[in-house]
Amino acid sequence: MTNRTFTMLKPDAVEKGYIGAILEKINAAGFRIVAMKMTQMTKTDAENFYAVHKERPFFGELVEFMTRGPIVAAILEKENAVEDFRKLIGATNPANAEEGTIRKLYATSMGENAVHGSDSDENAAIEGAFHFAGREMF
Ligand code: 3AN
Repeated sequence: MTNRTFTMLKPDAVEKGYIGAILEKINAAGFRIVAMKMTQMTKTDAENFYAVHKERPFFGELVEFMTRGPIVAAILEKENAVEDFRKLIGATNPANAEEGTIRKLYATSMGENAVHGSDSDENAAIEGAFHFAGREMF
């Protein structure tokens, strides 16, 4: 069944000029872009988006990082989208990411790890709706 996931190309990836290269990998892996925009999260946006991590020691650092510059947010569609996209991006820590994955190629650390990928269908829907109105999804 075709379904959807949500991604953000994070501030580190945008700063380093990797938008084109990462979108190329996403296209090559067979994802259809349903929605996409360049935007910058406010502190409140980031605190709400990452609310599940608010008790974690890295929460402040994560909010600071995610708000320091623009991101590219997108909704992607493909059969088995959530799982296949997590495979394409690789492990949270780029040092553990497999060769050829987006994080292996473009991420520098556990915090500055280039891309976000939803971890479940339920979160993909919540995260997509956080960034996009219905009329921005195609
Ligand atoms: P993933 O992005 O692979 O789903 P999560 O959900 O465990 O990873 O973490 C969300 C985000 O929090 C990560 N993308 C990363 O930017 C940040 N993060 C996770 N663990 C750490 C850590 N130990 N130190 C700094 N930042 C972290």
